[in-house]
Amino acid sequence: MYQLHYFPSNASAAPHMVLEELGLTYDLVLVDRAKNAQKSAHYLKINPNGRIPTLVDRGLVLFEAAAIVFHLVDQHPDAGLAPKIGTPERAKFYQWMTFLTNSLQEELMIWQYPDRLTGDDEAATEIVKRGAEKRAGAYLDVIDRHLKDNGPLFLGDTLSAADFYLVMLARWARPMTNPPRARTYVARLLDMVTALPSVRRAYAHEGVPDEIC
Ligand SMILES: N[C@@H](CCC(=O)N[C@@H](CS)C(=O)NCC(=O)O)C(=O)O
Repeated sequence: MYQLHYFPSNASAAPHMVLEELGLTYDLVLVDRAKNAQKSAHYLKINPNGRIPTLVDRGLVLFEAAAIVFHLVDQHPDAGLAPKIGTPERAKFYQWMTFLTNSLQEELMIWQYPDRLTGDDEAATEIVKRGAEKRAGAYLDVIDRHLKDNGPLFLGDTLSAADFYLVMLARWARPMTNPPRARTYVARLLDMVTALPSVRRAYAHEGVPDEIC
């Protein structure tokens, strides 16, 4: 039995959608950010970074949203949410997942919380925020071009965990001046994936309104 430690629309959302898509039984455990529960001594024992999510899978305790997604898809290979290991398709899956989590997600974090880098220097905060937004926008453009030529999903017609990951990040990025949906092929992917019952169920459990991203 899996236990996903989550907060609505946080980095737990992609693992949550994947758990739903795989049809697994799991418990959701709220880490109440409103009370800073992610920094409690209790939670730090399972996630020393004090960040959300964490997955507990019997004796295994796992942090980092992407690692959790990889673990889930590997445990359920027949569901096909990742191509077979050792194939060129799997390599591309790694590429896009790494790009999403390592490049786009990190830039979005800086855009959302620039003061974590700049402290109370307001002018620097503004510069960092705008810079991060520009870089995140360029990454979204790369994704849009890829989806135009190779879509409609990251792996063509085959649904993969990378598609869920983009839905999660696109929700965070909605307030951008040039939001993800402004891009034709990103919007097409978002429409397709947010229409899936698994995605609707995951966000409904989290209390997220119908308009996901
Ligand atoms: N790279 C981590 C990032 C996790 C992360 O930053 N989570 C945010 C919520 S989206 C969080 O817990 N923030 C609380 C904090 O920084 O105190 C992952 O993907 O799991």
